[in-house]
Amino acid sequence: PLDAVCVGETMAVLHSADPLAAGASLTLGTGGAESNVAVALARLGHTAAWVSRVGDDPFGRIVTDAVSRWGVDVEGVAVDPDRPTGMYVKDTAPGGAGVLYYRSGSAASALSAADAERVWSRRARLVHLSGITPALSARAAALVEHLLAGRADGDALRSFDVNHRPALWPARVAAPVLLDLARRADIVFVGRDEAERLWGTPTAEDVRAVLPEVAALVVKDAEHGATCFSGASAVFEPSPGVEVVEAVGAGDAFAAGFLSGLLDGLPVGRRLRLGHAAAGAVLRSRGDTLETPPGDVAEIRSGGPVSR
Ligand code: KDG
Repeated sequence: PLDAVCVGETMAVLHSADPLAAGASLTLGTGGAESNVAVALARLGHTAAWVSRVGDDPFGRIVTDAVSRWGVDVEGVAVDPDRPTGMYVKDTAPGGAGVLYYRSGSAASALSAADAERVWSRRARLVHLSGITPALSARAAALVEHLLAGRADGDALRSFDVNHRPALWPARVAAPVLLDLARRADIVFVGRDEAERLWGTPTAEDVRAVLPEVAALVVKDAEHGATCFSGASAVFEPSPGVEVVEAVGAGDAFAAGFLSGLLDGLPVGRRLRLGHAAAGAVLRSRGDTLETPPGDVAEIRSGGPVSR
């Protein structure tokens, strides 16, 4: 079996190094939260698949080829002849417009419970999902619900990154949906500020209080550190100081680092340190994807000093 299957939309990315203006040059890349996790897991030495839908267009082929070249199984990516591949523009230079989406009606917005079969056919130990997919359409939301439903012993673990995207749905609409989905997962990732915006929970402990059943709840507090709650225990690992070049994709790399440690059965402190190390590598780069694993991965795995 594969280690992980990651499900969700991946888009063509147009990146502008300077604020957008007529005549600006755009560089074409690939971006999607869940495929970023698959790529990072593959770069960290795991077997990972990505399941999604893309359009029958150059962008669909470009993103699928890119994810595949990074070492991810893309057999579960369906091509939709009737809908385009989604796209986003990263205008993240100072004074820029931030992230602009061109994705409504995209091929991936037609993901539905009918795609679940392609997920299960990958027979992975872990299924990774995010709160972006339920924002794409009602049927994409139904797929996420379906994949999180009815866990039995011995089933694949379900991992869920809350990933609230305010540009897709406002907090007041997203909050109850994301809370309900997170409650059904085994592993949940959420930012402290993100949780506060959604659920009005200012501290990591407050987040735990609204998600008490999750087997591994990871609350990330940006440059301060991250806490993993499991049962009655809470393990905090401070973030290493990082010179941030561009933050997009860092959360995905964090999730992949943590999941890598979990798949390898490492103690919680080391899972968190792998998360920080992987996120740090993406924070220091302009790209969204962990292309080269950071140098300290081997040391963290083999047990440098950790708190637990
Ligand atoms: O986490 C990085 C993602 O935000 C980026 O790749 C774009 O998937 C994306 C999204 O939907 O925001």
